[in-house]
Amino acid sequence: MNKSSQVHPKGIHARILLTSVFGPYAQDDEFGSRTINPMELYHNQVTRAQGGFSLRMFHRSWGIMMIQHNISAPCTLLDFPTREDFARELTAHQYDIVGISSILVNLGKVREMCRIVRQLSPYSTIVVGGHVAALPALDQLIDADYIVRGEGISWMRRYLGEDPDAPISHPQIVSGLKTRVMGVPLLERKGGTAATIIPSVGCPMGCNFCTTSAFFGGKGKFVSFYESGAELYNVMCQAESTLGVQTFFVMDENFLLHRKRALQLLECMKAGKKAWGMAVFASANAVRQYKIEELVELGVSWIWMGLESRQSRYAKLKDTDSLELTRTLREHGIRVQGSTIIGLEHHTPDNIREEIEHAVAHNTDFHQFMLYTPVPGTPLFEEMTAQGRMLEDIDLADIHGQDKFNFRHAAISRDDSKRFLDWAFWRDFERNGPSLYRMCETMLQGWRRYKDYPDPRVRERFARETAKLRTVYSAALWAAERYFRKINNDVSRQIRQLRSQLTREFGAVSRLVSDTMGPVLLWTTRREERRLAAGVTYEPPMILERRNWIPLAGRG
Ligand code: B12
Ligand code: SF4
Repeated sequence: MNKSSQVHPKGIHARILLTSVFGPYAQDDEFGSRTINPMELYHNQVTRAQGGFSLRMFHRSWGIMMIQHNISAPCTLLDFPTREDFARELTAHQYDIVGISSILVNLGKVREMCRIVRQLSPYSTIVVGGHVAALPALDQLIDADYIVRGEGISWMRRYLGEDPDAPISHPQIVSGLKTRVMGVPLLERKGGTAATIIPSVGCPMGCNFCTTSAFFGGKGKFVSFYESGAELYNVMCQAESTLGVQTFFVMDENFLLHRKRALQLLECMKAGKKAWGMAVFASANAVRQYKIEELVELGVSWIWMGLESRQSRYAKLKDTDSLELTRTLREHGIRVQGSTIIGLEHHTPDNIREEIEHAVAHNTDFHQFMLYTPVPGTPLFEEMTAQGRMLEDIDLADIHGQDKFNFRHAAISRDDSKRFLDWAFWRDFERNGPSLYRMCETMLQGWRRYKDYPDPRVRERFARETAKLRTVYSAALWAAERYFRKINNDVSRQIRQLRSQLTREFGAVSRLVSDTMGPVLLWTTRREERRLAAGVTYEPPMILERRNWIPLAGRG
């Protein structure tokens, strides 16, 4: 039942459990886990075809972290529990409210978690939020008390009788965990990983397929947590001192679109002498609002950018030569992660290869490919539904953009959609080589261009970013060159050229490290490939965090 929102009788004294959906994720099961849909950003949708070179990493559930951090009630957060962990927590403590966060693909898990709550903790109020809430008639599919559409911090504050518009306090978030590449787990040391900063949710561009934009209001709308650059600067300073970071993963769908805020931030960074680096998401039209030096001085070192087909009509790409833009960004040391949709309306079996070749020709550092996927809540879904083109019998668990179409395409069959998608990943890898190599190439270009730049902050950032290029990345390139020698000589040759440039730039140290560590990395990469071939998958660790917590007498 979806009751109209009211204040919980216990207000801020209500005890809350916030949880993500349960794992394990990278396996096929009755609750909607799929081997093809692991809880990994890169391996799921970016570097999936790169074998042992694929970047493996997990990200926390930031939405519920933000909610937990902005309420006064005693609150436990469970990230990546198993069903058993979830059940244990429900019985070990008495919870007045259980909040479940999910996206559409995990609907089956939400249903099961609601069932478990009713069974083990019948007096708890169940609140479900996140993108799953975009599903019409969700209240008929799961047994929840509240379904929250859109921004959740203000909703939860209101439900607890707190001020929904109070300033947002940002949690300290280490952006990635359990990183692994070439079969080697990376050391998790303080400051070694970027901090995630979430300035806003939603995007005003309103592309028809975009679920994030639609969920937070659609075209022209978004929800800003920090309006000014100065506020954002303070949040980043806190993360710098608490987590010891210099690099930030800025989780905002279109960070650079908000030019005034970004330039205010730049002023603060200059005044505070901050040599920070920043990974951002931005549309091409937003990137073009800046001079390249502005981006570099702002510390932008990585941009995730949509590179839809030349024939697509998305406003974000209007008047942009995306090939030229990508090349320029990389020449200035900015790593580019392209994102391309397979199966747009104008795609046909005859033109799709050419379209994929065009995407691959961008030679981005990373490239995400996703199927054109109408999902509930978006204008595209409404259009397709009105045209009677949605396929009714597809399990939501399979609608994650990496399997097959969930609608009738005018020219491409479902089975072919998967074939073309897989070919795109394969072709990008075949032509451009492993992302690790491409990243090194971009970093070297940046270093050469900016090592003597007048602004000391910029020099410091490039020196910091390049430190690994002299050592461990050189060794990784040694291994990659050998690895590809017999299977893709063209890529091997490109890597060799880069290696000789590195040796010229960094001299004996780089050569020494490559010669000693390179063979080890070649061995670990091959071992990793054997493990993957044998079916090994990776799962995120379960994390439990309590806040404002006072144990109850008896039950804790
Ligand atoms: C980080 C991320 C991931 C991480 C997941 C980490 C995790 N622990 O779950 C990774 C990389 C693994 C991932 C994977 C996938 N993701 Co993802 N991901 C994101 C991303 C980039 C950021 C999410 C985020 O933290 N946003 C910031 C926070 C503050 O916003 P939020 O999560 O929406 O939370 C707010 C509200 O939704 C609400 N809320 C959230 N939870 C709750 C709970 C309660 C109780 C309440 C009241 C409110 C509430 O309040 C929050 C604050 O306002 C979003 C895009 C985006 N910009 O949001 C896509 C996104 C969520 N992912 C999406 C998809 C499709 C996937 C994949 C299926 C894609 C794929 N093939 O790889 C897989 C699924 C993997 C799986 N097995 O479940 C879609 C969801 C679409 C949909 N309609 O369901 C999104 C929106 C991207 C997109 N535009 O298509 N993803
Ligand atoms: S520009 Fe990107 S984030 Fe914004 S609406 Fe379009 S696809 Fe979504």
